[in-house]
Parts: sequence; structure tokens; C-alpha cells
Amino acid sequence: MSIHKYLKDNEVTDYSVYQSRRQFMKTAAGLGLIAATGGIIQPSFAKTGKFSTNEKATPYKDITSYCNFYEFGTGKSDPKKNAHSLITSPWSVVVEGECEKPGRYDLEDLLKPLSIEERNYRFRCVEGWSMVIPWMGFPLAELIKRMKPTSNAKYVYFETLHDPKQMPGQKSPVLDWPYTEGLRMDEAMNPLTLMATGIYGKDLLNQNGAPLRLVVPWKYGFKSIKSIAKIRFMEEQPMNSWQKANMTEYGFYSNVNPKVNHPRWTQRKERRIGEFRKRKTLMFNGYSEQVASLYTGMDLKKYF
Ligand SMILES: Nc1nc2c(c(=O)[nH]1)N[C@H]1C(S)=C(S)[C@@H](COP(=O)(O)O)O[C@H]1N2
Ligand SMILES: [Mo]
Repeated sequence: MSIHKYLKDNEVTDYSVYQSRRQFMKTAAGLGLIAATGGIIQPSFAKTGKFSTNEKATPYKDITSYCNFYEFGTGKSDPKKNAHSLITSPWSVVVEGECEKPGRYDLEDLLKPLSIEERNYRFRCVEGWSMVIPWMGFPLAELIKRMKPTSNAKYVYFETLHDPKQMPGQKSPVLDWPYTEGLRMDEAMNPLTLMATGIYGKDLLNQNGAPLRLVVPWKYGFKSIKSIAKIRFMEEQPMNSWQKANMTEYGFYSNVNPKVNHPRWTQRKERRIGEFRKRKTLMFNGYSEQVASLYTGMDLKKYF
């Protein structure tokens, strides 16, 4: 299934090509040259300025070749090499737990009523590198509202597909499979929290978490769980895979915070992929204005 039908493979290589392509699409649409395609969804292509950073986007090639996806190996170049074995169409997502609309949803049905936006977000890994990624996606809040969570739903839990045949990394116990993540309900409902379906106007490649992944830009990258197959509304706080692996190094919140170090390294600086000199890491990855109020009164050293 192609979500972002209008771009062919390898058509987008870097930001400048992408920009001129977008300009062409806008002009063509304005002249009425592009008819409705009958595609699964028509991306609105509205870049939401109040959320997007104007910083230079990381090249497509870097975003799609320097990856973390332990289901396909622990090296940064392993996912690109190995993720072709993941079958992303058909794809379904199980919704369960504290909500009025549980069920197994075909991805196409899940996406049909949503309009896809583009948002350039800073993305900061706990290891100290960062990127700026032009995501395509929709606010997670839109999906949550449709599932009608009950008043007991305090957290949202996510699970990646568990199938060692398709994800050979799951044959070795580097993590407790399936990969899991969780957000507090107000974090999940925050308008910054995105469900991504693409990058640079193209469908996500497998190595980046096709066909559907989470993006939480004020948290370290590991919260952005890939290839989501299950969503559960919960009363109790769920554990994520990295907490299960090492409780002293990884917490539930994992907010980007230059003042709270990882036990084995500082979090004060980051290296933007493609740059030489390190940058100072910003509180909440630069998204304080939108999210600081979620944590008022909380000791962020304790709740790391
Ligand atoms: N299922 C799953 N999701 C995952 C991971 C993983 O190993 N498995 N790695 C996480 C980590 S540590 C990071 S930094 C980001 C990397 O996303 P990217 O490779 O698309 O840049 O994905 C996160 N989501
Ligand atoms: Mo990461």
C-alpha cells in the first residue's frame, strides 16, 4: 500500500529537490492540474508552522541509512540492510484495553478519515546524535479520540510487531520482545505527538518504522516506537523495552533534558548528523513552550 502515492521511489533525494517538488505540486494543484487520485488518503501537505522548526532538514539519505531498529540488528546500518523482510502491506493495528472501540483495524481504514500533514521536527537520540526530520503524519490525538478511551485510561501503551521470521533480530534476546513503549494520556494527546506515515513526502521505509510509527519530539528517540501493531489504553503506567533492559539508565518519561545526564554520559550536547561542531541540547529538545506545563511540579531528576 502506498500512503503517499504521488511520489515515486527515489524521487526525493534531499531537501532542495523536495522543496521544489512541493512548490510544483502547490502550483499544479492551484491550476487544477492534479485530479483526485482515488488514493487511500490525500496528504494535505499543509506544513504546520507553529510546530515545525525552520532548521535545515537532515538529508533523506542520512535519515534512511543511519537508523536504530534492534529488530533488524544493533548496528546503525543494519536496519537499512535487513529491514526488507518486513511485510508492511497488509497491516493491521489491534486496539484494546480501556476504550469503547477496541478491535483489529486495517491500516487503510484507520488512516482513511485522517489528513496527513508535514512537520519538520528535531529528533534527538539518547546516544547524543540528532537530526531534523520532515515527517508526514497525523496527531495521535485524532486516533485516540476515535477510539473513545474510558475515564480509566491514564496511559497509552504501544507494541511493535512480534514476528522473528520477519524481524530476525527478535531471535536474539538483546531486548525483551516485542518492543514496547508508553505515554501518559496527556502526553499522547499533546498536539506535538505525531503518528508518522512518511518522511520527505514519501511512505516510511521499513528501516524507519513502516508503515506506522510514533514521533514524540520532546523525548529521546527510543520513545518513538516503530512498526506499531498494538495500542492499549491502560490504567497503570506501562514499562518500555529500555526500562526492562536497564531500569537505572532508562525511565518512563525520557524527556530530553540537558540537566539530567545518562548514568554513563552527559546529555548537555548533541551532534547534529552532518555537522562537526556539537550543539547545546535544548530543554525538551526546544519544545518547552508546548510541553513544559505537562510536568509542572515534577522532579525531573526523579522522573527521568
Ligand atoms: N520497534 C523499535 N522501535 C524503535 C527502536 C527499536 O529498536 N525498535 N529504536 C528506537 C531508537 S533508540 C531511536 S533513536 C529511534 C530511531 O529512529 P530512526 O532510525 O527512524 O531515526 O527509533 C526508536 N524506535
Ligand atoms: Mo535512540
